[in-house]
Amino acid sequence: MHVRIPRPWAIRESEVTEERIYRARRHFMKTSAVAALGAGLFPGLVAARAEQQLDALRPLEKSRFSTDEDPNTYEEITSYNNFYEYGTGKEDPARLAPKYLKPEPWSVEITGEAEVTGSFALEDLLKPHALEERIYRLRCVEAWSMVIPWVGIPLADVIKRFKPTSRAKYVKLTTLLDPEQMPKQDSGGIFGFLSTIDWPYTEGLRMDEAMNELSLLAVGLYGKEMPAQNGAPIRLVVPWKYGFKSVKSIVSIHFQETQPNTTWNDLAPNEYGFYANVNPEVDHPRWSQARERRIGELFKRDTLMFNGYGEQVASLYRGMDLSKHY
Ligand SMILES: Nc1nc2c(c(=O)[nH]1)N[C@H]1C(S)=C(S)[C@@H](COP(=O)(O)O)O[C@H]1N2
Ligand SMILES: [Mo]
Repeated sequence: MHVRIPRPWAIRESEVTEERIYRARRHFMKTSAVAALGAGLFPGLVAARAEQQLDALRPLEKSRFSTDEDPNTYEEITSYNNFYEYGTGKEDPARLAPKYLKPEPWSVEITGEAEVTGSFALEDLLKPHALEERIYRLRCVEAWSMVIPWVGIPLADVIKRFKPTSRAKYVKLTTLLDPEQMPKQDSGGIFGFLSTIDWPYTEGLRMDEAMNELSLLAVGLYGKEMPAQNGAPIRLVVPWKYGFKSVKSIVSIHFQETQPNTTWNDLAPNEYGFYANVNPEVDHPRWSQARERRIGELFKRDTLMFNGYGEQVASLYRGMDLSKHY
């Protein structure tokens, strides 16, 4: 079964129109288009039409977690990417991921310290949950940023279903390992940088971080299915952390007692920590993190502590020395 995100603007001429409408409406009405894209995940056109009508009639409630800032364009979000399984160039993922990645069928393995474990078809994983729109800032550790209108479900809601045991202190999330679908996993070149990565790409969160209301499992953006280059069909979004924590194309969610190994921390532990909270006061050893370039803008802007999400997450780190736990 194909994972279809109900499309609020299903009847339209082109994606360009859709985006223009989306952005224009956001701009003039300053409202989130979709607070919840419907209770059922695959209601198809009927719900999409109802949603479209609702949307045309009145401003729907805005997610309290969404930023008011104008989102980046669909083009920007889907053409300037980091997804090293397709190369290190920013344009590589857009060029190669749609060709190689087969996001359906897709399943996610739930393993480790939880009462409910097993392999779940993506549609079964998503079925009980309502999709939400969350317009989040994304701050890459490389000092650029975007604003992205994700569609997804709170990670906490998914985790609760699997009833992690008291020993589950961390959750590890892992990207697909399949060089046929992710060519740079084995053709990075014997001497190239990519060959130093121990694939698959893995990331991890402390359990309380994973359960935080901001942590999102995203299955789409701009009201559409997740583009391959953005981590189809399902990826993590943790907006108060540097972008590399937001692992793409997830096939495994594992609960464990000890802090998991993570790709960038393994590669360069002095440059990329496990926590990787956005912090303008803790510089990367090779560059400042005080400012950032919003893609599409000319001038740099100040980077915000926790990427501006301190109200939701600062309490997670009370008492921790964030210059040590970077
Ligand atoms: N599997 C995987 N996930 C990944 C990456 C990657 O190379 N491989 N790059 C990360 C980095 S560094 C960033 S900034 C974000 C970029 O997400 P976007 O391309 O959707 O903007 O994805 C993160 N997730
Ligand atoms: Mo990044």
